[in-house]
Amino acid sequence: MSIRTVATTPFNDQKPGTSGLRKKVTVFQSVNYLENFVQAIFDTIAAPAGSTLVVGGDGRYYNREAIQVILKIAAANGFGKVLVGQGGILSTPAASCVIRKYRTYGGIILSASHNPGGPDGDFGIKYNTANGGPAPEKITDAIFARSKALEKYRMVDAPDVALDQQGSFSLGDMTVEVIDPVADYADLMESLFDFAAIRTLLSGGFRLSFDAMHAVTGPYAKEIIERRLGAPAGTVINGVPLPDFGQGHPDPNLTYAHELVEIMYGDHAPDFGAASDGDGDRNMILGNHFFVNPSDSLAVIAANAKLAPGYAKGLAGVARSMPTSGAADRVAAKLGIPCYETPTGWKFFGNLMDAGKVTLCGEESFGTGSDHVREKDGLWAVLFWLNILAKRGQSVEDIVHQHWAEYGRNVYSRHDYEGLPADAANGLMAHLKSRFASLPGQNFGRYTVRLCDDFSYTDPIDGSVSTGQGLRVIFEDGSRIVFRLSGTGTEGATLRIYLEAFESDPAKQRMDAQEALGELIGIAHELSELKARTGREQPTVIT
Ligand code: VG1
Ligand code: CO
Repeated sequence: MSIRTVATTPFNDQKPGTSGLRKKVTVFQSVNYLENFVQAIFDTIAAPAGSTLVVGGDGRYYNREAIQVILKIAAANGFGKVLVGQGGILSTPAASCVIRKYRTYGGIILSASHNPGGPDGDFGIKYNTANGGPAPEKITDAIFARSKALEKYRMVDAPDVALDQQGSFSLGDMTVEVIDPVADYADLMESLFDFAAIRTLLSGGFRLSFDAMHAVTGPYAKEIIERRLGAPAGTVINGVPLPDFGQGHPDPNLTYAHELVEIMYGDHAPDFGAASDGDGDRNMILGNHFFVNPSDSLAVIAANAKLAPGYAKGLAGVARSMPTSGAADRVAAKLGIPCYETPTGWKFFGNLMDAGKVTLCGEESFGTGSDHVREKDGLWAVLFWLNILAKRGQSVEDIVHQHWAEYGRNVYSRHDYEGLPADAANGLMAHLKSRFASLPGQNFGRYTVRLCDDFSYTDPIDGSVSTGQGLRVIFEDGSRIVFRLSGTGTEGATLRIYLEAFESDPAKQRMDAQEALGELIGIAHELSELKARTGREQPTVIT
């Protein structure tokens, strides 16, 4: 089989964002765009000849075509074996699981997560290292640098590999092993949670609904929730992955997971509802007419972790991204374990987990996970909740209310303003930053500014520094407002405003979050000149 060296010209826009390189499908389809990026990855990681790689994706449009290209470039770059999920499918946490279980050199995950799919939608690609986690910034920076200088890539001339059948195939000197995308992951889940207790719960009249949003978790949820745990058929809705996610937006929040929200807030609602995102790494947890804020979900899981067999010996520590509420910090303090604050994006948790400093990690954006893999993990969070519910025998709502009564409530909300002109969003951030020197000491209603900064993080393990991670305005009573621009979008800019206030009085804890945060929301608008600069006053999505 012949290896072709193809001359190419570099692109200057292949900079990975919060989670890999994300662009419109049409951009990835342009001549040599994908090929260049893949070669830039391989040049950067310099895997020894004969190494094994994992490849899979969330099944979105262009997934299959991209996998064929990646396999041919991998074969020409000296890889010995590639493990591919059947049909090209691997959820992000399942890819992480497979990379770790088979001790491979790393993996390539094809996903743009919650971004819409289809020919006019988004596509994405990211590299994960041998620990199963997203490549840290020093590697993604090096890949970007290489992509700007790349002049050629290597590829084998060969017919496409059949991906729909499990088994071993040859591609030049390389073996392509098409594996069951679900089994290894499902086995891992079974080793962590008390499946017998959950089975008993489900056979006792407890009802649940899981919305896979026509994205990658469908087959995983059916295998685990319906087959292994015995939930009735139909518990998993929208369970068939579709290349365009059924024209939906596989973002598990109250806006985009509306089908599930209608079920959980309707008559005869089930006891528990959950949804997952495009690539299966995020989760939304609902009770009967009740929404669990993701920051609270992390805290509840941390407080109840010992109820799950895989965590019975306790937690080494927890970590949360900076914009995530301090609810987990309160649990950590009570447990006497450390709590780390990192920038947004799962890649910042890897070092802490590898060093054994933290067991649980979470983000306010519906991402929760642990050191069982090195990605956030949607179904894992759902199973953790089911395990807790099975052991405690209370409703979701009661568990959260009790948690607030014990620890106090970090009232929290995130407001997203999607599709802003980039100039307006950048101008807003620059303006805010320019006010920072004069804000401390100023009063806004009942709030006094204590400090403002642009969050930066020094990794405690390798000392690497990440700057520009979000603008924080922190008030004397610990309340705060954070402003960040999204690093996962492909069009215009998305402004995220994160709002947090602490409520220790149980009599006031059940207040609606938007109401409780009303004054802070007004201050956020005033400080950022939101309306004047963006023409908007109402967020696109409220969490
Ligand atoms: C968003 C979330 C962030 C998450 C990232 C990737 O990033 O805020 O917490 O890690 O998506 O998640 P940003 O830069 O748009 O705020 V996923 O499920 O897209 O891999
Ligand atoms: Co995702």
